[in-house]
Amino acid sequence: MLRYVTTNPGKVREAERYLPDGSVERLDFDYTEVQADELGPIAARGAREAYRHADAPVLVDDAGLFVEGLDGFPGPYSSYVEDTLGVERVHEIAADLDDRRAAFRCVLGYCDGEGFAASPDPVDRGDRDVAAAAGPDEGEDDGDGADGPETDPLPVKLFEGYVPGRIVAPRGDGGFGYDPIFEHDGETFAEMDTDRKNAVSHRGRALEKFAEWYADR
Ligand code: ITT
Repeated sequence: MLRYVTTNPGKVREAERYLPDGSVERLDFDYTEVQADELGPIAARGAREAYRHADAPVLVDDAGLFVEGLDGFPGPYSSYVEDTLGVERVHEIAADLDDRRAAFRCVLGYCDGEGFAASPDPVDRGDRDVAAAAGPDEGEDDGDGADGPETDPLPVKLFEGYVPGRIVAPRGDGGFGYDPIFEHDGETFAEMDTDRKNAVSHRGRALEKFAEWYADR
């Protein structure tokens, strides 16, 4: 059984469409989100931590909204910004911008404690860079006898997805998070049903890649 590790049930609703019935269940575990400019290092670290917690195959899902006119903000801080400013406020800030283009990105990180061919892997490299930049003290003792994440032996496979769009005034009552203010092809994600959103979304793209790889595994 695969554990989809998230505190957000909306993500699992979307993921279930890509995986055989009964093969996935949500694990409500709030893994540590390291500070990073990219989602990949966060997903890689999260997958290792979640695997150690669950002792079972895990998939973590780190996502964010990147607004062009704000140099990619809120990006990896999207969750914090949703909780503090709120989605409407993000729209109000974007409404003053000349450039309201935005993108959702999603990185899935899979770990089952066993070896497999490494990701083609700029992101995993980023993970090591982040760990190295943080210095030796940053690597917590994870009980594996290693010094920290830069020498962490647990392989993680990453799958990425991206969708372009733009920030608009809130419309629609489906989806979750920033969906009401994210328009793609004339519709906000909150105006789409789950299948339609999956067909174009960042998470759908990443899940498609994961499901294909996982089926062979
Ligand atoms: P977990 O970390 O526990 O999975 P989370 O909701 O905090 O739950 P993220 O850190 O990945 O997940 O999400 C960053 C933010 O982006 C958060 O506010 C989400 O609501 C939002 N978000 C993620 N995917 C989204 C999507 O498909 N549509 C709209 N908002 C999304």
